[in-house]
Amino acid sequence: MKAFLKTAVLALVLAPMAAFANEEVDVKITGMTCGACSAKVEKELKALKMIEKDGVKVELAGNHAIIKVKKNDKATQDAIKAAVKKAGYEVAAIEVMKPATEPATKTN
Ligand SMILES: [Cu+2]
Repeated sequence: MKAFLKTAVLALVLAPMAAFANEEVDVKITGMTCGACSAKVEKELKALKMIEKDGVKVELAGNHAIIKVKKNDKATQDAIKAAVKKAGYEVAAIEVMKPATEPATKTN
């Protein structure tokens, strides 16, 4: 009984943390026209501390960036917008992507 209780408490403590760890967000960016543009955006995004190392993938052709964030909240999204703006571009939208365990259903 005691062991069961410990497990239950541990699960309750860990569950909310897991929900916030390493979420992927899809950042729609407007204004990028060449490799130098996407490189600038990538550099600014990589400088953010709430983003995973090697967790930035800017796709020029798709006008977006896929970013792994340590904690996805309003402050993080504002920081992402500020970084893109600092590079000289605008964020059109930020979408939270489905966890990797679920198959992606987006087609665009
Ligand atoms: Cu350019």
